[in-house]
Formats: sequence, structure tokens, C-alpha cells
Amino acid sequence: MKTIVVIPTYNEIENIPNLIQKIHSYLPEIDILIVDDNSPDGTAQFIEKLKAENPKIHLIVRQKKMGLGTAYCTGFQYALDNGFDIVMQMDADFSHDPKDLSVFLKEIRNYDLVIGSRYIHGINVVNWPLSRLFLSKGANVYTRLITRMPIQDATGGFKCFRADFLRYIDLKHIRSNGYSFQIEMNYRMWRLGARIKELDIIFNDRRSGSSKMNKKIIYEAMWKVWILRFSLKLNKELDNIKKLIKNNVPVR
Ligand SMILES: Nc1nc2c(ncn2[C@@H]2O[C@H](COP(=O)(O)OP(=O)(O)OP(=O)(O)O)[C@@H](O)[C@H]2O)c(=O)[nH]1
Ligand SMILES: [Mg+2]
Repeated sequence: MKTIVVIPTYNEIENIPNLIQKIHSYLPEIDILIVDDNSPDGTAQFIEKLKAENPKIHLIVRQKKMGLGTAYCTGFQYALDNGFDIVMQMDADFSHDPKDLSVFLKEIRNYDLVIGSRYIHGINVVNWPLSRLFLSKGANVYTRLITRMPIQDATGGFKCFRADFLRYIDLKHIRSNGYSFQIEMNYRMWRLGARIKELDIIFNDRRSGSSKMNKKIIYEAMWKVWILRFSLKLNKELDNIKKLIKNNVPVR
């Protein structure tokens, strides 16, 4: 199975060299795609050099900081266009342990989406301030209440998709730009009937570098869940695609 890990970066030079080295020490056969938004700290220039020596490293550089959601869509499209079977995603800041990647790969054999979850058995978060924990936990309760999606941790960014199911998602029409991107992808996969597994992970606060979280991102996620749940157009479209999938009719 051809596997790629998509990692969006913005000013992650303090983390990315070590992260790439760690991923390849556990799983030397997998490809790594960095989607960088022209980070002023030279993240892309570092990857460019690495890429010249190692064909398993891929790089997409965008002109300016354009948000997490579109960075992932660009990365996912690249993975689909280049024939990868398994598409993973993770943060660059060591919040997600590269050691866990192999567990995702084992689980994805039986699922279409595996979600790294902080909240299935209590709270598996290390070093987060209480305010951040409340925000994340609250966002998940709120999301579940409104969307009815049976996912405990819908906002996390450590995930693994089976490419043949990811193809059913219309990446060009994803509008979530910040963290609501994670919710929107989960919602679309769930509504399309994907087999979803939540996997216990331990989430660590970022070790170095700075956070990109801001109020705009939180507000976006707050209104986005209402749109996902109540947009007649979107839900009708998802129902139609689900029927095509069920009847084995090519979707696109
Ligand atoms: N390409 C790109 N990457 C981004 C952007 N915003 C965030 N990222 C990356 O997305 C990942 C998650 O962002 P973080 O800032 O760690 O977000 P977080 O984990 O919610 O918050 P902190 O850990 O507190 O910083 C990291 O690898 C970031 O570098 C963006 O606009 N463009
Ligand atoms: Mg982080």
C-alpha cells in the first residue's frame, strides 16, 4: 500500500527536521508531503534541500499563509493524483506522536477513516492549559450535539484516510479554512457512510514554535457546524453520493 503523510507547516523549522527523521526511523517506506505557506522561518527552503536527496520527501509551497483547510485539500489532491492508497495527516509540532503512525496503518485495513482521538477513554492530553482543554472538549460536545455525528474527537488533526474513499469527497468545494476543516471532513465521510474508527492517542502540547490558533478560527468552527447540519444542498448532495457508492456507480 503506497502511503503518504501530509503535514501542513507554517513556521515549523524548530520541529520539522526532527519530525521527518523520526517518521522515517519508524516507517522508512512511507512518503512525506509538506505543504508550506512560504514560512518566513525558512521551513520550505530546508525541505527543498532534503527533497533533493530523498525522493520520499515531497513539497508544495504556497505563496502566503492561506489556512489549514486549503493546505490539506491541496495535499490530499496531490496524494490522490499521485496514486497513493493511504493518506495520513498530522501536525508538525510533535503534538502527534510519529510512533502511532504504524497503529493507524494497521487499523485502516478495516476502515475508511481512522481518527486519532483524545477523548475516548477520559482525556488523553498532556501539558495543555485548562482553558485550551475546555475549549477543545466544549467544541466537541457542541459539534456532537448539533451534527449528531457519533465522534468523540471531531477536531483533532491526526488521521488516516483510505484513498479510494477520500476520492468521494469533493475537495474543491470544501470551504472550511481553519480547524473546522477537521469537522467538515469527518462530517462528509460519516454522511457518505464511511467506516470510521476512533483510535486512542495521547496528544502533547507543542514542544517548540508558536501556535496559529486564533479567535477567527474558533468562530468559523462555531457557525460551520450549523451549516454542515442544516444545509439542504450539502446534505442532499451527500445523500446522492452515498447512494452511488452503495450501488457501486462511479462518483467522479
Ligand atoms: N500550510 C499551513 N499550515 C498551517 C497553517 N496554520 C497552521 N498550520 C500548521 O498546521 C498544524 C497545526 O497547527 P497548530 O498551530 O499546531 O495548531 P494547534 O495544534 O491547534 O495549536 P498549537 O499546538 O497551540 O499551536 C501545524 O503543523 C501548523 O504549522 C496555515 O495557515 N498554513
Ligand atoms: Mg499544535
